Amino acid sequence: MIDLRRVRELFDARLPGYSLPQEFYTDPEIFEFDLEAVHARSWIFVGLEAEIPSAGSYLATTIGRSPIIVVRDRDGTLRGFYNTCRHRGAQICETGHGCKPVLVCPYHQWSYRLDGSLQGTPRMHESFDPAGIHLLPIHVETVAGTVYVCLADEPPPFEKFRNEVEPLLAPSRLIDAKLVYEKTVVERANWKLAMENASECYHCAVGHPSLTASAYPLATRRDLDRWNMACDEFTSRMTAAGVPSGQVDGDWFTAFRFPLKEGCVSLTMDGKPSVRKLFTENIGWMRWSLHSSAYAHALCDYTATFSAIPIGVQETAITWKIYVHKDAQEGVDYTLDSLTSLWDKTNFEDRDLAEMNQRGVNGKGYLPGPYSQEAESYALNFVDWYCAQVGAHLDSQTKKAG
Ligand code: 3BY
Ligand code: FES
Ligand code: FE
Repeated sequence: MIDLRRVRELFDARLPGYSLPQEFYTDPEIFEFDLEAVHARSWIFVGLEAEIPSAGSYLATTIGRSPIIVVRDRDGTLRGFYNTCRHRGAQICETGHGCKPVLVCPYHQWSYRLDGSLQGTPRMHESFDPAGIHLLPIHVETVAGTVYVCLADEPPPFEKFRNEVEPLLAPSRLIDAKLVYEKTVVERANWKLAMENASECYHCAVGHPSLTASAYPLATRRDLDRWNMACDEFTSRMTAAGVPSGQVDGDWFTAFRFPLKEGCVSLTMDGKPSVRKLFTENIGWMRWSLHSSAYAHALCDYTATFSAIPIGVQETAITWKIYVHKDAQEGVDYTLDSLTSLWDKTNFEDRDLAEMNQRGVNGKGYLPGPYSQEAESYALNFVDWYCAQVGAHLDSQTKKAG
C-alpha cells in the first residue's frame, strides 16, 4: 500500500521552477505511485503501423509492469490487449514483433482470436464456463501511421492530439515506412531524469557534438537569434509550399516542424541524407513528443523514435528505433552503419548524462536546483505536467479512500 499522506507531503515540498525533491528520483514508493499516476493513465507511443502491417502481425512490449500487445485483426483494425493469459496469467507473446493467425499461450495452450476472444481451452472440465473470458482490452489510437496505447479505463482526450498533429505529421509519409533498426538499453536512472534530459537541449552543444553538425546549436544568445530567424524564414517558406509548419502544444504533447542547420537536408553527421530513397523532399525536422515517455524525429530520409519506459526506481528501458522508406534497400540505398551511428552516439551520450545525473541526485549533497526558463523550458514543462498528474491522482485516490 502506498502511503498517500507521505506522497502528498513530499509533493507539497516541491518548489515550482526547480528540479524535484530527491525522493521523486530515488524512492521506491514514489516509483510505485508514478506507475499508477502516470504510466497507467497516459498515452504511450509504441511504434509505427508499418511494424504491424497485416492480419495477425503484432507488437508486444511492456508498460511499467504490464506486458501488452497491439495486434492487427483480420478486418485491418488495430487492437490492443494486456498480453496476459486468462488461464493462470502467463505472458502470451514474447516481447517484440511476430505474426500469428491465433494467439496461443505457450504455457497450457489456451488460444485467443485476433479480436481477443477465447478460442480454445484444451482439457478443461465440462462444467468450466468460458463465458466472459477474453483478453483484457487496452485503448489504441493511430495518427498518420503512428500508434499509441493507453491502459486507463478512461484515457485522457486524444482528439486534440489527432487534430493538431495529424496535419503536421502526414507530409512525413510514415505510412510508407519500415523498421530497420531497434535497440533497447537499460539506463540506471529514474525515468523522469531520462525524460528531463530528452526534453532539453541545454546539454546539446557540449554533450552531442555530432548532433550539432546538422542541428542548430543553441548555446549562446547569438545562436538563439540565428535560430529564431531561421525558424521564421522556414515557416513562411513551408507555409507557401502548402506544408503545415509551426508548433502545436497540448497538455501531454508537443509537435513542431523546424529547420535544420543551413545547407543541411537531414539530421546526420554531415547534414546529407543517409538514405537514397526518400520519404519526401526536404521539409525540415518534424519533432513530436509525448510527456510520459516519447520523443520522435521525422526527416526526409529516416525517422528515429525514442522511448523511456520505467522498469525500477533507478532503471529505465530506453528504446530507439529507426525507420526508412519501405522501398529503400540496405546496401543499395543506405548502410545500417551510417544510418544508425548518429542516434547510437547521441542516445548513449544521453544515457551517460542521465546516469551521471542520477548518481549526483542520490547523494546527500542534492538539493532541487533551478531550470533555465529559456534553455530548459521543455524540461520544466515536463516536470510541471508530471506534478499535475501526481496532484490529480493524489486527489482522486484520497477521495476514494474517503
Ligand atoms: O529533441 C531534441 O530537441 C534533442 C535533439 C535530439 C535529442 N534531444 C534532446
Ligand atoms: Fe496461459 Fe495456462 S497460463 S494457458
Ligand atoms: Fe541529449
